[in-house]
Amino acid sequence: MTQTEDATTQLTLDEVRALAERVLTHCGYASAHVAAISEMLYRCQLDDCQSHGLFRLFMCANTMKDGKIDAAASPQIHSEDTAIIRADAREGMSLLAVQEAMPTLIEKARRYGMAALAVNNCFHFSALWPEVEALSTAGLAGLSMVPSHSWVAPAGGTKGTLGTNPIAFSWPRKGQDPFTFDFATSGFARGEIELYKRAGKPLPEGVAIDERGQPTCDPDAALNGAMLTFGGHKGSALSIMIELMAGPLIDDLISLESEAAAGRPGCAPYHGQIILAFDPEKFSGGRVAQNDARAERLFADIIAQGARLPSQRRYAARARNLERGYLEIPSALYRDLEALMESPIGSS
Ligand code: NDP
Ligand code: PYC
Repeated sequence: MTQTEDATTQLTLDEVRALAERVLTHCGYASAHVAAISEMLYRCQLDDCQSHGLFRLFMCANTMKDGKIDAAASPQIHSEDTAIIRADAREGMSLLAVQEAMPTLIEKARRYGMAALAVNNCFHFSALWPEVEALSTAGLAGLSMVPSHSWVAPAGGTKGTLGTNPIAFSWPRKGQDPFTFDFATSGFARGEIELYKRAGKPLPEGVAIDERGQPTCDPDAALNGAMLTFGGHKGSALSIMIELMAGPLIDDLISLESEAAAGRPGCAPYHGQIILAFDPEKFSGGRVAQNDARAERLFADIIAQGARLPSQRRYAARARNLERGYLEIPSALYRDLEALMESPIGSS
């Protein structure tokens, strides 16, 4: 660990993982959950996804403080003779349940052409791209969605009803990083607003309204008021679809129900998650090579205009961080995480 003059702290890649493991163990998470959560945080930090990297350890700690989470939950995977797999996280964090169900999702998508994983009864705090990229790494297209807490006003509304509801998609590309996007359907993710608050920076316009329903650029007022969807009524409709697909469709909660079920406001949201997998081999009638060429033509046309594909920043960050063997986080974040371990949390 090295402190630099510009208020950042350099951590080797091993130190990043070890820091996550230490904090989670201190919080009282069982070892299988520590491993699954640390892997997610490490991968986000490696790709410079600051809002869902080490910063999320605060949410993991807050969730333990409340005590509603089962930090040692053993997920139950139910896979009958259909294309639907159910992973009951049993009031644990989602990641272990998804990790344990992923091989069956891949196998079923190859068998049936498409398959769905419904994760139920989970606390959820994480980025979605690593999970859809597990599918594209297996040669499948993947799509995932989750609700969260009801922080976001619907288009034309004045108070939080919807979650920040991320959606992620990944498409496999031969010999290249996949085409992946992963974003909140709110203009900003909640975590991004929290990072603006920590940095003492005003928000851009159009991200949030205050408690009186007036536009605000103040992160505190935004956190106490309501966030706005991206793209007006279009993002709002997409967000409602996510509520339905990852809630009532799979017999789980909507964002309006999440906070009460999770415990305190600072806890990770509590709800379900849906992950869909599609096999290009089956959908294209075996004409994968021709259709890969078609997809590549599309990507090439986009890049030729000087535009970038989503995730290119992330892949570049990963390559840079792997090559130099260290990465940088704000020193304040490092100090606050160390401070977190100075007092007891949860059952540790
Ligand atoms: P961003 O706005 O940072 O990025 C959204 C996507 O757009 C990324 O795939 C990004 O690629 C891409 N992108 C950004 N700029 C461009 C550009 N100029 N041209 C093309 N593509 C671009 O995401 P959010 O802040 O909305 O979300 C961040 C994370 O938060 C996500 O991983 C999401 O899953 C997570 N999240 C989780 C929630 C939960 O409840 N669990 C709730 C809300 C968010 P790149 O990364 O390469 O820049
Ligand atoms: O950044 O909106 C967010 C978020 C919610 C839950 C986890 N991250």
